Amino acid sequence: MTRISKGLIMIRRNFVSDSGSIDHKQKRFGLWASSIAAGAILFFALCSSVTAATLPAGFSETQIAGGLSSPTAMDLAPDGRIFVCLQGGQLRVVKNGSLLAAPFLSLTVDSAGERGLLGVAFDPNFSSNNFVYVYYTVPGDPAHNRVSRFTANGDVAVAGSELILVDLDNLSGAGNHNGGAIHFGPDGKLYIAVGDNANRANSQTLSTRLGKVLRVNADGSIPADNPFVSTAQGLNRSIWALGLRNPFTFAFQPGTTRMFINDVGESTWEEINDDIAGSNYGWGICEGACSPPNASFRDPLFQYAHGSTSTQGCAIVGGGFYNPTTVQFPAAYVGKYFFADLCNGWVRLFDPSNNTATDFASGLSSPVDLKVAKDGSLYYLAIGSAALFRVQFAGTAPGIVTQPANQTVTQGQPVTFNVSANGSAPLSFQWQRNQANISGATSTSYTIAATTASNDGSKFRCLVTNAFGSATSNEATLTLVPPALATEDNSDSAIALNAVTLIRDPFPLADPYNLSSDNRTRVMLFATNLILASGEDASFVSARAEDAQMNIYPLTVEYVGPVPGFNWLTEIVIVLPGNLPSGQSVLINATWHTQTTNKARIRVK
Ligand SMILES: [Ca+2]
Repeated sequence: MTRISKGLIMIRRNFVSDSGSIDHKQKRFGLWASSIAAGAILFFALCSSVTAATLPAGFSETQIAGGLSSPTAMDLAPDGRIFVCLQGGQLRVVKNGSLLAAPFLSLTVDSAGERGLLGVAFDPNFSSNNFVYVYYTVPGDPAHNRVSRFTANGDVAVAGSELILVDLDNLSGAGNHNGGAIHFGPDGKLYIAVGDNANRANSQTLSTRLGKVLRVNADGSIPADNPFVSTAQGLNRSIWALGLRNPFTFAFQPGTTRMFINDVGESTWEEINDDIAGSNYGWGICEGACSPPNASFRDPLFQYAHGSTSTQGCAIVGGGFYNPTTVQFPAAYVGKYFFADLCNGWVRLFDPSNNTATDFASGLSSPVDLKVAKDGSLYYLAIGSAALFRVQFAGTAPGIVTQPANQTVTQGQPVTFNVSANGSAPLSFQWQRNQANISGATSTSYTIAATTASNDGSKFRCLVTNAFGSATSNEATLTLVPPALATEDNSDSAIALNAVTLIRDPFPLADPYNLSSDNRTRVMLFATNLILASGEDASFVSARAEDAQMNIYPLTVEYVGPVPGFNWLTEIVIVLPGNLPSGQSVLINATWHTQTTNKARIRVK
């Protein structure tokens, strides 16, 4: 970056933004001049502050070409070349990532104020006809803007190939508000954005093409279906839309007929307008949305205020729909509209589905134009650094950082598996059980609120994906701890009490102290890892006894519940049936869901 280019920043800041006040312009430029004069250290500090843009995670930028003195606009050729307009009249070619030394074209232009070479477009059939269109200010007294067609021969224009298509209205002495963007629409017509020449009255009259968007055939003739073809006179029949101040940039959405016009405001609002044939966008009656509303004017789809915050600015420059042939950015960008602000050096993203905008990039050095390439890259032209940049999305596939861990819990209790991953945002998560997706399990953790027997031994893993790939975590096994009947140390003798007398076994089958109506003995056993889930009671637990001859006796389970004060311990009350053999030990076990306890011995008198 050079001292000269720094001065041009301020010239350029006035280029599309100022209100035409010469005093204002001189004051601003004078500030820069005094800063530069104040010393090289200050100047260096200023320069070093305008390098790389700040981009969202996963995005990076590359300077494709530098030394572009006072660039104003660019267009991307179907073959991948990028043609860059320099205000002074050169149309330069960036080819295979480098700026060609020879200009495609060197026009003699009036580059005072905001005049000069201001727009370039390729013919829809460029690949076969080699036609390149430019918008520039023809010197003279008075000067005027012009759209001409040139024929390419490789990287240079064929000498003498200029075909003048449109000579616009003569300009006043005001050098600002020339517009200059030109693009072909999907209808094959050439659309031309023309500023109001710093005279707001021009914008509202059909007697001049200043302050308008024009629509002409590729040969410059006027289409018979233009909206004012029967109400405007002569060349003014090329008017397509009116009420514009300085439509420095506009863009068509690939694959649709939609077009957005960026209109640079005076001192309050910057606008994104929805292009509709015959519309009047309000300038010089309204700036931004008309207040009170005026049915004669089409308000902008979106406007942002002048100011110094990250969502404010002073001049909207550059527009590009993210509808490339190859989508490179995350899917959420598709169909959105990039736009930039010259003064505050940001790029934001407008969402046509809800007319809101979000941040994208900041720290650009005075952007003047941006374009979305077929390969899905975003190019921007920065007058502050006199350079062309390409923004790409080069994200990384996910990687698992923290694997889910094996878990062992008591059946009925909750369990949670966690995973963490890196990689370019946004990451999405899908948990699987035994390699089958679990519906709705799409966060970094997966919780089973109450484990059931069917969960025992299940393997859980998480599939993490982003735009660049996927990663699958290790499988973590869920083990449910089976319930166990409490026994004496180092034995299979149950810790069991007569449920009525609370005496230890052996129990008489017909206990004289048993006051129950069925005159049967109840036995109280104790279990661990048998915590009834909500809504469960003794009917969910079964028990049986086995005698020395291995005869099986189903037992009635009367009560199951936590031991007060020892909630991890469960009390199970069972009824000893009358046919249970006495005078020997029997082995008892309990089953809850599909899980069966150990066999614990009790002795019956
Ligand atoms: Ca407007």
